[in-house]
Amino acid sequence: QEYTGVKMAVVQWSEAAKTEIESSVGGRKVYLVAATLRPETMYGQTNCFVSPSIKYGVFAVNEREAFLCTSRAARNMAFQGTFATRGQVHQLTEIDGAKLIGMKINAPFAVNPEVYVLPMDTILPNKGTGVVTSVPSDSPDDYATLMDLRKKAEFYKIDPSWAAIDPIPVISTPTYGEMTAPVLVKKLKINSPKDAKPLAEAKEIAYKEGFYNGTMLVGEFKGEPVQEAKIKVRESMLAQGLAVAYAEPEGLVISRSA
Ligand code: ZZB
Repeated sequence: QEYTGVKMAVVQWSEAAKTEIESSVGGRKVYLVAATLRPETMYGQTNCFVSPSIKYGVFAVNEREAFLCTSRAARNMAFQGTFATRGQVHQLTEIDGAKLIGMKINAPFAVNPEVYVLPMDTILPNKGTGVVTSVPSDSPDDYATLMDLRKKAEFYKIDPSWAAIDPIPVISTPTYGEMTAPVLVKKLKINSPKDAKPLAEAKEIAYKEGFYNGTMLVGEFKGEPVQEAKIKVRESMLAQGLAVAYAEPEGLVISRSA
């Protein structure tokens, strides 16, 4: 599985993260790295998700940069030429996902370039980087989670303003229009991010519809088919240093739908 690791630079730490992380990184610029299979949707990022129950690490890339992700992802990256010394992981510090909630980060290519970090309980610790960038227009999981957070802001201990950005139209499909994920969530009567089965089905449909029949509505490749734009957006992000290639070892890919 070849992911794009999107580099989301820290704009403003949460109070908790500031005291725990800032003093440990030696002045390095810190990025949350979100693993995505849909780089062409990055225009529509509205927030970023971490799991409140996962421990994350901060890992030195070189003297200037550090990545925040799971240690499992960092070990994989070490064998993919991401860090200064091949095979070597240099952990600077670690932090509970819960303490990252409410941070502000930069979302590359997004129509809203500054977004907040919010909690997502369904993040799998053994897949991707443990950091997920949220595109509620095209990801049913993201849409269901965002709506739940808005409904129960107090329960989730978030400031409602952190979840205030509405889904952005990014891709048009003949069957679902400009809001593929919200339409599917409604159609399949999904009420909560815990509706795992219909969410897996919605995800499958959204992937296929977007990939085979989608047309870009925004960005440099506006008007082009998703199938072509997908590769171009990825290449553009990599070339500008806004993302890194990230692959999961064969046979270890975990999918919620599997
Ligand atoms: C942005 C995005 C936009 C995504 C979209 C999907 C969609 P898969 O297919 O099961 O391998 N993801 C990444 N890591 C995790 C994790 N640890 N736990 C839970 N979800 C994770 O899933 C890959 C996608 O699941 C990734 O691509 C990421 O969300 C999320 F419009 O990034 B994606 C129809 C899906 N649309």
